[in-house]
Amino acid sequence: GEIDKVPASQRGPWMTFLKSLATSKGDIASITAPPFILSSTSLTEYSKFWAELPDLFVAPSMVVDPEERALAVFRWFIATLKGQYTSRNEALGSEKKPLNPFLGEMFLGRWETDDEGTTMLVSEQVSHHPPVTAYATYNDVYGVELTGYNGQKASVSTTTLNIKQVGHAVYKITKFDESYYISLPSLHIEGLFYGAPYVELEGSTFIQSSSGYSFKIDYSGKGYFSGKKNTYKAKMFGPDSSSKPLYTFSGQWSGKSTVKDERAKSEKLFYDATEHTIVPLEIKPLEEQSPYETRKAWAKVAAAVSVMDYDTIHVEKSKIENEQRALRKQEKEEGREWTRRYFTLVDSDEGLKKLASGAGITADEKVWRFNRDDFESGPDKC
Ligand code: HCR
Repeated sequence: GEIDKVPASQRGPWMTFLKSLATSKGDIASITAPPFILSSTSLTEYSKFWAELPDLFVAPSMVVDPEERALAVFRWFIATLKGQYTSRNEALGSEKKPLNPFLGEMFLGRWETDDEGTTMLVSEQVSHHPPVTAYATYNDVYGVELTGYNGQKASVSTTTLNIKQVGHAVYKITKFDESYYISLPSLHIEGLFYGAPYVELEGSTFIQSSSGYSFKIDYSGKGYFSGKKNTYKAKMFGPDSSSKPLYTFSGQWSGKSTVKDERAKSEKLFYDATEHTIVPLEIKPLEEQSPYETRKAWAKVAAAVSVMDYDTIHVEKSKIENEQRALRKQEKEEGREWTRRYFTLVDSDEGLKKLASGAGITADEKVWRFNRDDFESGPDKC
């Protein structure tokens, strides 16, 4: 049958879930989903997808020519998409409903690699409703840093769930005093009806470098530009802001894509995702984690999810939710707000506004700034 991805005993609940989704106005977090579609991973963990290929993450810092450097940044960006948007599918057979992070939840870790040394990850839930995750990932050996934050706005149209990402990322290379403003793609969830949801990207995103180089990337799925899923086309423009691209790119972000030099009229392989293996993030053992760390905080829920024990999932989730409600109530009574640990909401500075406007985007009024010194000198450094 058509919905045989759904375990027989959960077909009723799945149809109920789809109906609530259709009338939910997109507030997915508040709808109870059947156990088979629940993930034991919290959204705070998704910040790791930016640097699971540490070699490509640091590579731009070694490129002296600004045009070649911008190309290296773009290659790393394209390389991150596979992890960001297809890894759950590959590991679990479909997209799952991630755990909805609580305010103050943190996901911390590091990559240790022979060639790149240490790359750090600090991810913190800075807002619960609406959900917003802020993150920083950096490597001091090469002097590169990525900071950013994400929220999602969901809307439903009959059988598809549409997600617009709110937020952006900024990639910095210290040595060249160069920054890249990166906007985030919109996406939709297909396959919902069959109980096997998966992500497809759509629309366009931009990357604008302080060096003047910029990229426009257009995404599409099966049957739009080609018969293939996860397709993109992109153009790279020079600092002279001419409307003629220097390079054009096309192919699959989860597979192979090519680059064409528009001046030399030559084409070659740009990136092949199948040739790169991710480096797993190292995180502290549970016993050493603070109660605010993702894996520690959600341990009991995650264990229950893995055996699809719905009652325990419910009991353990409620404990977290009630504790959070009590905290919010207390803060309200005391007339204060929860203090975010490593990020502060600040007005976006002129530099950022300028970069964003180069990408044709009005920079967000406020942005989450990473307080690196607090993290480096604080108790959570791992
Ligand atoms: C849409 C999504 C939650 C948000 C996830 C984001 C946008 C989060 C930021 C990361 O940097 C990138 C990212 C990747 C994910 O693809 C995206 C998730 C995919 C599914 C999940 C939905 C909320 C899941 C709904 C599934 C239900 C309806 C069964």
